[in-house]
Amino acid sequence: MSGKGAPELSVKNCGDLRVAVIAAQWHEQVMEGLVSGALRALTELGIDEPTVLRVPGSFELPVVAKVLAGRGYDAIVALGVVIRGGTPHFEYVCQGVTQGLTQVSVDTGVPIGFGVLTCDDEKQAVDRAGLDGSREDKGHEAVTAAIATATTLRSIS
Ligand code: DLZ
Repeated sequence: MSGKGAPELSVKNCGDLRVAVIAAQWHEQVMEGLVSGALRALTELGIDEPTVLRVPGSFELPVVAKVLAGRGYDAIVALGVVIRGGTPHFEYVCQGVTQGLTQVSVDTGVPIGFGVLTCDDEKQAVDRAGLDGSREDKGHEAVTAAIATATTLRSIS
């Protein structure tokens, strides 16, 4: 296979990017882990003053992402946690936020890091939240994906 590899991420090629983080407020402890991981990843790349906005729940992430995408941001990171309950509400929220963010990203050309956990129970969420004892750090991962995509887009502009 030929072609260029993805640009390496560093303070030098990322520090000037305008980035916004949008975070839902359900499941406070898990959200704290996701937001901390995201902010740590941004600091590592020299993005010290991202815009950070809170929304009530994950369902509200796409509308705010859409408005931000029209305001010159290079990348957006959407963070949320949806945990399955006893009704079909889980499916509707997961579907709404996933399709909504996908649509905003594709329609606007602004990369959106998808840091929305969709879990069967609290333990699955904690395991992925970048907290002490977590196996994964999805807030950090969502930032890396969004910034990597933004730098790729910049390299072809
Ligand atoms: C209503 C609701 C429920 C039941 N569960 C969650 C959840 O696990 N995670 C989350 O981020 N939001 C949840 N919400 C709230 C919806 O996302 C939304 O904020 C409300 O339906 C109001 O529009």
